[in-house]
Amino acid sequence: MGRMSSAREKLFLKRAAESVPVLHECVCRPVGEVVPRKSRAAFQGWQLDPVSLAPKPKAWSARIHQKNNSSFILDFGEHLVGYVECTLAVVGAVIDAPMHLKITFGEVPSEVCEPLDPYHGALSRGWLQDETFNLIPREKLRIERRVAFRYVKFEITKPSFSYGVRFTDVTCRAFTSASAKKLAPYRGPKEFRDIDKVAVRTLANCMQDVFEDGPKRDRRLWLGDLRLQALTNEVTFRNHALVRRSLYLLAAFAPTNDLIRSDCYVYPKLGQGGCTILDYALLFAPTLLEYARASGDQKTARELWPLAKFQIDFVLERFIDQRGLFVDPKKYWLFIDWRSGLEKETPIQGILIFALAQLAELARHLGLAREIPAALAAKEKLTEAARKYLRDPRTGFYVSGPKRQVSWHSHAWLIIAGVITPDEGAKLLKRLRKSKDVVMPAGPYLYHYVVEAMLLCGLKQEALDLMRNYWGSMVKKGASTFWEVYDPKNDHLSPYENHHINSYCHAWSCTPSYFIRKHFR
Ligand code: RAM
Repeated sequence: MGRMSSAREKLFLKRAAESVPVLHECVCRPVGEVVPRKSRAAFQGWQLDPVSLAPKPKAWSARIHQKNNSSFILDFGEHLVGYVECTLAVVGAVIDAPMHLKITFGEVPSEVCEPLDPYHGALSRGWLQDETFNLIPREKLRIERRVAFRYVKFEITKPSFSYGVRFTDVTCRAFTSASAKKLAPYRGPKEFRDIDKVAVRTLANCMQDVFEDGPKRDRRLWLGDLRLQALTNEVTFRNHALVRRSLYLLAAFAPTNDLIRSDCYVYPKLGQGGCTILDYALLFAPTLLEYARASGDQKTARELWPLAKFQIDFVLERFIDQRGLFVDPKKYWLFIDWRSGLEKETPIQGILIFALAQLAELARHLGLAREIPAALAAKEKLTEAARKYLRDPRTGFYVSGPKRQVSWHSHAWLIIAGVITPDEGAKLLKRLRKSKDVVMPAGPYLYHYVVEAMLLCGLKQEALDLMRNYWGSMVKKGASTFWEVYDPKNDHLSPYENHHINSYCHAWSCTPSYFIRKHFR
């Protein structure tokens, strides 16, 4: 597969390197010790209760671990991303044997309350955050790996008859490239302040050397996540350089004769990602336009314009049938959402039309007037086809695939694309809520687009209710950052067949702050 010429790759990597962010450091300590309690009401069935905070909040640091197996869990009070260090004190004259210590980090309680093995998830076991040491206790134990967590569990197996160990201090050097100084306080209603706080922290903790999808997993840049992070960044931290860097990194590794890769490896070193998601590729142009508008950086927009246009032309030239409808070439990953069984052609039709409109806008923004008519003509053709062939005249709903599936996904994207007008959209969205056999979103990524569609249709109250009921219920269940997947009816939902491997601080879930700060001041 042809990659961009190495000169081009070099140039784009150079541009990305010009925007390497400053990481802000903060040294954090636990707020106290917690103990697990099974609770049917709690998220995934686990509650972590504080151990008598007063009068001895640091009782855990006085405890001597000796002879018997022992364990304890510390709560840092908030989700952190960084490097953990423990200060150990040996009590006793001789160290006659190494100490066996296991440390497990949890973004949510279940990770430190349940055994992580046996593990049968679909992704590498290596993402789970546990470390085992056989060590001669020294003064400091530094954990090399960067971790994302709120809770940390220490398990000490039979230390020794000759000595004991105290954990006198546990610290985390936490990092983010989000600058708290730039963040304007949000002064709206209390309920939304709570949601905003969690959303802002989610974004901040995903802002590292690039916009990561999740600081626990996959710790890399994904184009679809980037768009939503960049939108939220615009109304919060305004770190335009990080968006610029992320765009250039994706561009640097784009093939010359195929769609752009949807991800980019960052650790252990920069490199082309392994996935090509067609819908993400189409979102490159909208993301570039939004960046150009927010930052005023014409140079980047001009330099990346050909790549943005290429993605859309590539799909238009190959995967549109005679009628003007997108047909799945079965060659790329169509994502849209994690919902299994979802028919994706109609949502993609919507994304393509939206992308064409944004491409025309980008051309206008860059003074490339010659480019506008072709994009608008294609947009018209695809819009007409969608209205003619995708609307079921019997029900008025828009359908996708051979089984004529009705989904929130299709409606959200066709509204955003302008295929469905705001008036028609308002009626359809209200009817969708009451209809049976409608395919529901599976996670925050698609819920974002549902909220956006509602706002475009003037359904402000419904959009508020959705944020309150969806993201708000994560807050009620104790989230200190928003989760990658969440179904209020199934706490264990995982696209990877194991809830421990889910990311619980996930990029695409940070967008309530975007909506709240933009529309509900
Ligand atoms: C997941 C990533 C990312 C998402 C893709 C589709 O594994 O976490 O957030 O964009 O897949």
